[in-house]
Amino acid sequence: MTRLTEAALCALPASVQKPAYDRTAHAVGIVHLGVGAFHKAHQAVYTDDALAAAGGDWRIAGIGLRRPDAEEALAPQDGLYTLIERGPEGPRARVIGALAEVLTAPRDPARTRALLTAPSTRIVSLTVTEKAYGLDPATGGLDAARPDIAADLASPDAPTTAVGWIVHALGLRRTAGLAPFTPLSCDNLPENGAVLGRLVREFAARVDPDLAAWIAAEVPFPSTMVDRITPASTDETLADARRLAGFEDEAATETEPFTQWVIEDRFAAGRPAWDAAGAILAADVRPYEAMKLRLLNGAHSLIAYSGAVAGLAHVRDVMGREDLAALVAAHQDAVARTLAPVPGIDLDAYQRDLRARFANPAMAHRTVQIAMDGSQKLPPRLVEPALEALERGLPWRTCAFAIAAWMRFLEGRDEAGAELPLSDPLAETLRATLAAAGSDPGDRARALLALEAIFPPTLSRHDAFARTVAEDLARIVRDGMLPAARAALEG
Ligand code: CS2
Repeated sequence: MTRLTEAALCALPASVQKPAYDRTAHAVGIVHLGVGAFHKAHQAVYTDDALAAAGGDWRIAGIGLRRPDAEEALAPQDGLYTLIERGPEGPRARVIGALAEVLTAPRDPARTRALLTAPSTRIVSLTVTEKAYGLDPATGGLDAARPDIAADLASPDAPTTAVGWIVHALGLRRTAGLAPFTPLSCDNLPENGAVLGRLVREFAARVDPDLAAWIAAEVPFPSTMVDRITPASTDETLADARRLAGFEDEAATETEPFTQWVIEDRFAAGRPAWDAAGAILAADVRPYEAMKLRLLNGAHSLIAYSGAVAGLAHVRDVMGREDLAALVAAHQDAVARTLAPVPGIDLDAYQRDLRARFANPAMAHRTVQIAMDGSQKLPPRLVEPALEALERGLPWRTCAFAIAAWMRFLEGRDEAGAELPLSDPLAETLRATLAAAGSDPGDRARALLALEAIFPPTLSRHDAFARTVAEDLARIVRDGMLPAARAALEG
């Protein structure tokens, strides 16, 4: 079968939506770092729609910071790929044209530098996952001792990290008398723009204080709330792309029909008409971010750990178990009480819609995919709402249970004895902590809770909270995940 390329566009069946603009007529205006499935299902689609609605030189050059897989799949396809939307009427295919070029920074640092310093580059967006920022959870600032960040600080002209590249490129632009671009974080971190701004300024201050001052004065860091559930592609994704669009596509991506993007409207040199594509431009995205991180991602983590341990492969399987689904709803109800009102959003309806999205029978979203990187995900999703709930006298029981479920997941085997993979930047620390803690579940829970990179002392030293986590872990180990979930619902 022929590979999907520019030449194939005119041969796509009428049922497949294709770029409604002349790709060659729009130059690159955005450099995106981290061309993973999420970017392809979210920002690239908004940009595709914005180009069709309002034009502009806003196509995207995608850069992989580590692995070459995106380049290898997309470069032979002229940046084109099939997006499969899994809705109730069966899968729908669409071909996205927003990516103009895809490369890998370690393979082609010169081209990476050229793109980041081109006057036409006005936005540098990122989906690099929580762990790639170089954030020190204890201070909220830059972890300068982390090996990748330390290496970039020692050779700032040959960076490998996202923050290192942004500082390097902004420095070259300043020296050349060019205007800055706007860095745009699209990762699931609270106040992701403010966090990125702080990391970039702290990094710059260590290599060139004048540059740090220029960045502080000239470079906005808008925050964004991003949302679209995007499972990792499988053979089935690729097979659906072949069947529906008629071409071989190694970059095919699958996603749900729902999509949401709330963007703080502060850009140094303009932006695509993302609002024409359905994005919400807001003065303050914090209420939206907290809502999404706590109600969607927090519930997702609860689902992932309880499900993976109970041997449930997909999110939809967890939602099919009455007790676990009830626990998810109870968790959402509880954490919703920590939230400020969100403009234009009915929080009850939002929670119901989320549970329907989780239950989508067409989506095979693996629990072990969401379970990855727990040390990075727990703080904004479960620790912060728990702390707030404790402070304000609101319910926190389900947060404790979700944390205990994560601890049980760390044991590395599900309840039928199958291996559970641990993929986490703190994996070594987690394993060492457990090895030193002995075999009693209560001791193991207390040892993990004492890890300050994940749990602030205000939480780990809160007697009732720590005791509940320890008891829940003991109960999960003794009675099993489902009985323990039922007990948590009752208590
Ligand atoms: C998930 C998210 O893998 C995870 O941690 O919770 O990727 C989630 O699917 C997205 O944030 C949805 O917008």
